[in-house]
Amino acid sequence: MDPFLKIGITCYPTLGGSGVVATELGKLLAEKGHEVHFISHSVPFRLGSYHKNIFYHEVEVSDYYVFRYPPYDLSLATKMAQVAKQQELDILHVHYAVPHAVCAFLAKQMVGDKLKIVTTLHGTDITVLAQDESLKDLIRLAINESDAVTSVSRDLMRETREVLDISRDIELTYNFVDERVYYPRDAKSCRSEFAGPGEKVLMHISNFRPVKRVSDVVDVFNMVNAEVPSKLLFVGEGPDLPKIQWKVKELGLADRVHFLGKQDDIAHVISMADVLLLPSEKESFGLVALEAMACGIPTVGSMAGGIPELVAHRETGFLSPIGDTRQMADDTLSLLKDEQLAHKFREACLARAKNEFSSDLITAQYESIYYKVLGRK
Ligand code: GMT
Repeated sequence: MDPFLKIGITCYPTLGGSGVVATELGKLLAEKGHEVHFISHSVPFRLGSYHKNIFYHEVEVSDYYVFRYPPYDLSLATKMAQVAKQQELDILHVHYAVPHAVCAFLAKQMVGDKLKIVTTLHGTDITVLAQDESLKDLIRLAINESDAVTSVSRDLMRETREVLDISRDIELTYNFVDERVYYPRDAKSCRSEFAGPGEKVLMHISNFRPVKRVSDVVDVFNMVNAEVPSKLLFVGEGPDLPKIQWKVKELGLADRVHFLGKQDDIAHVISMADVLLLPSEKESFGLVALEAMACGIPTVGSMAGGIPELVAHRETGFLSPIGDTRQMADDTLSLLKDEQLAHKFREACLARAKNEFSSDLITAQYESIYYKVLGRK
């Protein structure tokens, strides 16, 4: 039997770790010989250069004049069904329950049972959306009707079961990074543009949503900088950015904090840092901490959600209760003041990223889930 599969992938193509992981997975599967069809409203932003096994199918939303709101979900479900039939897809792998798993469920009704649906839960679909009673039944349906469901952390799996009262199998598949891209880069010259020879560099990368608690990053930095002269680099954009810019100014830190905006070459940017700060309120996994880990940069952050499954406390970073900025500052200072400790953490980061979150390992896990749902164990 042909070991190569035809796999449709739907994700949020333009934002977030879920889009990054879905796209990277598609690229790796294509490299292994599978045929991968991305179905979405835009080309996934990490897709990169041409590959003969990768196809992109654009979802066009109907703007028929009776529609008050153009129905993207219906157009997506229709497109999924069309692509599945025309390309004879074996698998539709959707990232995020809402709306993607719901659309996949509809597509399957149109195509028939031979199309298998794999749903990967990434976080906010459960931790935020499923708290909404009006969406609960819909999310539960999409999850229960999927042929396989995966979760990016044990914590998210637990929360999914609790919040949605679901008992079906959910498989743990951690996120990964492509080690050909994420490795320690020589970023000395970029770093010297921000930090002088004796200064340390702290970094925060996010979409500046309230759940990221970016204000805590500023507080931690303020305490650290009072003891060890440092610079803080912010990467990303989002709703809380103006508030944070204001806070930085109010605290008189404007000349020590730089806002780099959105950046593509995250591996290079992260390599400028001594420590990554991730004090989130909610985080099903925290992909950025893995990106940092693979570049040898430890994370200091909160114990929220799946972060403790990724960051090994006292080995590859330090974790404390959400909002405990004093402890986060002390932990950061311990790394900045002790070169031997920093070196030990760096080595532990590189080893952990390679051994526990390698792309080979996780891609193989997804492949075995695909073969299992197709009855080809
Ligand atoms: O964190 C976000 O705001 C973005 C969101 C997304 O859509 O990518 O991230 C979620 O999925 C990532 C990939 O699995 C995880 O690394 C993030 O922890 C998760 N975010 C939350 O749970 C808040």
